[in-house]
Amino acid sequence: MRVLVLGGDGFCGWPTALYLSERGHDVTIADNLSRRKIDIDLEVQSLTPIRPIGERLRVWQEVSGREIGFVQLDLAEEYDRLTALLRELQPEAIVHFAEQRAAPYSMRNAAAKRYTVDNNVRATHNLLTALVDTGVDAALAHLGTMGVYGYGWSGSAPIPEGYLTVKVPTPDGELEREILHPANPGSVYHMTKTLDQLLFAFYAKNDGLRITDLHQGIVWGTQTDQTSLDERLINRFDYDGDYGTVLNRFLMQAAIGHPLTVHGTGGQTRAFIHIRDTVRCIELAITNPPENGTRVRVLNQITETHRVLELAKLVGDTMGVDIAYLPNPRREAEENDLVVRNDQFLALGLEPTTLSEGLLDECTQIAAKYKDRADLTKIIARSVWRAGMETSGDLLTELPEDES
Ligand code: NAD
Ligand code: USQ
Repeated sequence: MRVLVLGGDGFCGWPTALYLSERGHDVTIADNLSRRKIDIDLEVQSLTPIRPIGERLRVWQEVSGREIGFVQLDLAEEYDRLTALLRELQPEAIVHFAEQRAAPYSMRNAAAKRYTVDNNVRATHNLLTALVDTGVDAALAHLGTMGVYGYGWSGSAPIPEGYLTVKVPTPDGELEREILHPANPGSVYHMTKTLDQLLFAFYAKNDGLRITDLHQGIVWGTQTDQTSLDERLINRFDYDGDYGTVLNRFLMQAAIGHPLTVHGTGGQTRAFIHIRDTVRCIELAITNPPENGTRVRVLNQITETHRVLELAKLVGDTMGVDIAYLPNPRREAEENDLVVRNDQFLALGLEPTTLSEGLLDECTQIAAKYKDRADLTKIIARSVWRAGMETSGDLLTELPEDES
């Protein structure tokens, strides 16, 4: 298939672009490189030494013999260039990763809140309008989030895939309806994904666009078979308080001997997926699109759920590091249950890669290899959900002496 990967320079997008290329698809990446610019603003860098996009693409061609196209384009700002690209490329599938994706970053201050909403909502809406405008009938797969449902809103009742059956009382008796699951976002970032859902519902209904919304859990791991082929293809590894996600942060912290930064009691339960499964799910989604004129297809892109404290204990016991219980900078439930349906991906043939010592070890080794690149002052999460909330001071000021 001719596939356009929007946001293909990012943590999920880069390995997806390589995987799809390896599988024989004709891939073009469009990205405005904003994620790299945010790193510069935050004075932090990926723990792994990611190469400039031009070098990444040259090395991929050298290693695989396959070419991936690249266009530097801002989806939220450059509408005319977007329509021109769609007309020229005539993609059969589009994967939309191109949004500001960190909840803590989205809560930093008014500027970050406004940027996240402007960027994400305009990017998605521009894409939908451009598809209608150009008449390009591509299968669109968007990366949504489990966070649209909220965590544990329905207690131990399994979270369905997008739609909830409800009974509406009427004077003539009960009416059964399927509605979009109530939105219950926990950050400005997560809220943008709930707004995206409404845009998708409208454009699927009005214009017959073929849309799949993938409600993905927290992605962990860093390398895939393709990104490991050459060090210059290495994937991004975020560890800082804004962009690092919980399990990768714990693995990185364990690798450098930093106490594991559990927020609150660690009773939060979240859904997870390994990066190797992310890339497989994307191919399954774009090769099994919904028909024109049908409602948005929603798939929960997760393979397992874990409590934060359970992960900290697992990593802490295996690696011999302590757990630090820190004031939680977020406004979120201290504890929640989470049961999530993922029947559709299983039916499409996904064989889940679940948490295993081997994969945890692979990730820790990468973190250990590049630990000298870590800035210890960037580890504690300091974006607070409301002004005045308490945060921890730094827990480690220098890397422990190497024992080897
Ligand atoms: P990322 O920040 O590493 O990658 C996003 C990419 O999109 C970046 O390369 C960035 O430069 C680009 N981008 C952002 N705005 C753009 C714009 N206006 N125009 C063009 N390019 C733009 O994030 P990621 O971790 O790869 O996440 C990708 C998608 O998956 C996001 O939409 C995110 O919400 C979703 N997701 C991620 C996770 C996770 O754990 N990483 C989990 C669930 C869902
Ligand atoms: N947490 C800790 N310690 C840490 C970091 C996080 O206890 O050092 C806790 C947080 O307080 C939260 C949970 O771990 O309760 C998850 O935090 P996270 O940063 O790993 O994940 P989140 O903010 O939800 O965002 C990430 C991605 C986002 C994606 C989302 C999927 O950044 O793009 O949408 O995961 S999900 O969580 O399923 O909605």
